Amino acid sequence: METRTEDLYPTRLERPIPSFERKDPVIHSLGRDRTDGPLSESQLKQYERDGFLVLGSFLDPATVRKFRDDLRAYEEDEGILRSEGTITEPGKQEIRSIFGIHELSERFDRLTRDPEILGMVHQLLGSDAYIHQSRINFKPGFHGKGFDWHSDFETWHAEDGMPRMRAVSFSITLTDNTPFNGPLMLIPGSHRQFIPCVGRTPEDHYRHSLKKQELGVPSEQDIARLANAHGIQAPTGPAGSLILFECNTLHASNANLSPWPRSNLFFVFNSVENRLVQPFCGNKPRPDFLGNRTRTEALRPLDAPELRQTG
Ligand code: 6CS
Ligand code: FE
Repeated sequence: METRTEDLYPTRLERPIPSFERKDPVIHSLGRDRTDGPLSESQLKQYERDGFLVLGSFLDPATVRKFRDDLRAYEEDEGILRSEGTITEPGKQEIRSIFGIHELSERFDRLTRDPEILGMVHQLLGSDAYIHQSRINFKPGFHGKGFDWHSDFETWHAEDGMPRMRAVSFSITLTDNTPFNGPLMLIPGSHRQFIPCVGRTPEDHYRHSLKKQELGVPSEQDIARLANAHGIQAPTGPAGSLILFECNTLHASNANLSPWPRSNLFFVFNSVENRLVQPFCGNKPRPDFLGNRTRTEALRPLDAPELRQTG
């Protein structure tokens, strides 16, 4: 019988309880030299303070084009359209997200082993890591709906059994992100508090939440309090930028009313010291494409010559 892991972040309760200070460090350097890696001390400080960091021009335009060609092919691919990890926009046939993308595409899989990316992951998590979840969010022009305010960790803890805050999302923009196409919005500093959410989780909640999330969202008062204290930022910029954000940073995005799609690629890296246990909400685990429990061995960086070799 599996021993129960203590629930340090209670959520999905019948009644509200106050938010509290996170119980985990933001950067898990664990006595090592934290500047040993691609991120400088000033970048680490920024990530620690804000809960996110933006690196412009991370992928060059030719590489971005290759990834974008792949996206176009996926939109026509019967296998992908039928796959359980492909989520359409509410009431429409247009693709909202494709989960498990690194399992479907070798190019995306190789990117998860990019030495520079893994170097940053190791620096932030203080250990080896594996992919907890990967996805592309499409947000088509005119019809792309938004994402409500949430902390990813809150869902991963409650619905996937992620014990601690020791995971990081890498989001690479595959289209330009402008004020008009529903860019990612983040509340800097929000990662330092955990906000327990109200409401029990129904079984198979993900079938609804991935189209529109209504449970696992903080109260409007909590969001207003943090946004009033710290403001909201929406990093915009050309395709190929990298946004790193800590698993507990509150984020959201608006609908895309512009004619131009906004497609982002997400990889979530979790520490091998933080593998999933039974979901803390008490339900059965979600499928692997949302919370990977199968391929959790440490990712090894590709040799330098392979770096972003997208041929
Ligand atoms: O449920 C999840 O795991 C996903 N849902 C949202 C809105 N963000 C993170 C994650 O991809
Ligand atoms: Fe999210």
